[in-house]
Amino acid sequence: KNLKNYSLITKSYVNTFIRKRDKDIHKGDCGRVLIVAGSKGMAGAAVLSARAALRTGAGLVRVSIPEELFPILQIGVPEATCISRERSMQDLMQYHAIAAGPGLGDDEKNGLYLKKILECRDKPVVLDADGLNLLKDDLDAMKNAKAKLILTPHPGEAARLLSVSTQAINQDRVKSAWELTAATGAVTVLKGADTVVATPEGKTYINTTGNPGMATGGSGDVLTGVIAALAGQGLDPEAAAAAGVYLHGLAGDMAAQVLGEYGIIASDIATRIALAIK
Ligand code: NPW
Ligand code: AMP
Ligand code: MG
Repeated sequence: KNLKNYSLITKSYVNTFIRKRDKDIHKGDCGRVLIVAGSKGMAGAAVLSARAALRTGAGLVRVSIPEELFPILQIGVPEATCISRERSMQDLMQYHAIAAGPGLGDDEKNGLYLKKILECRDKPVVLDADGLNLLKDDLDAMKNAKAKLILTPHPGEAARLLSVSTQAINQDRVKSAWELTAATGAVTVLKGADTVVATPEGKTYINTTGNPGMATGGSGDVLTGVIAALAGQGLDPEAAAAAGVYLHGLAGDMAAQVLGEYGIIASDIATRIALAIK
């Protein structure tokens, strides 16, 4: 396997980015994050991303979601505010970071919104799940984006982006992450056991946390919220991606310690992001 010239993501690496909060800090200082997620039948993905962003310390989290799903969001995560998808596109500049894709579905209108998000601002944008699927035939939109992009595909999504099989992606995961970064200019987080992070500057990281208990629906939606919240709090895309996968895996390890690997659900991971940071 192509594992030369990589760095392991360790506790001491992540520690350099997690500082004690200033005594007089307020929520406006802690990152305003927009999460463009959820559709009918997949509101849970938006709930999980929003909870994870809050547990990572984001000061203000807003969820862009169809209005009919507001009640689900407001009950599932009362700390977050909701905005309709149309309205959210009118004022994208105010957010320190945007995450787009969890549970978004395949409505092509969302593809147009995604392009607007990529084009209008030079701040961090995390693309995951259907956010990646909707743009899979237009990698140039990613390459030409004004936004600082972080992609978080699982091997199935990476396969769709590169038009190869899932097996081919996993045959050489470092090479696959590199190919995605080369094709898009983005920081790539190729998920799965031993998550790989590849950066446009040529660095490769491999995560050291996480366990098979994390192979459960919604686990990746949690990661999206974590990375967006770290980027919203000022970490550059490389640090947000690498620290994010470490903290997400550590939260999964903490959940496994108490619950075992079989019974973990994504909510358990989201809650424990707080403990992982602590
Ligand atoms: P195969 O079969 O091996 O070729 P999909 P999804 C592959 C939302 N969710 N190693 C594998 O492919 C998401 O946010 C909503 C190897 C697998 O069959 C999305 O928007 C939830 N292969 C949407 O659902 C909770 C791997 O990918 C295929 C792999 C669809 O997302 C659930 C599945 O990928 C979900 O998060 C690995 N480590 N990991 C909610 N409660 O609202 C994945 N694969 O078809 O993209 O489906 O990931 O479930
Ligand atoms: P998704 O498929 O988008 O829900 O993402 C799954 C998340 O769980 C990613 O962060 C993966 O890295 C993680 N994950 C899934 N399976 C494993 C595994 N066997 N070991 C470690 N992490 C895993
Ligand atoms: Mg996913």
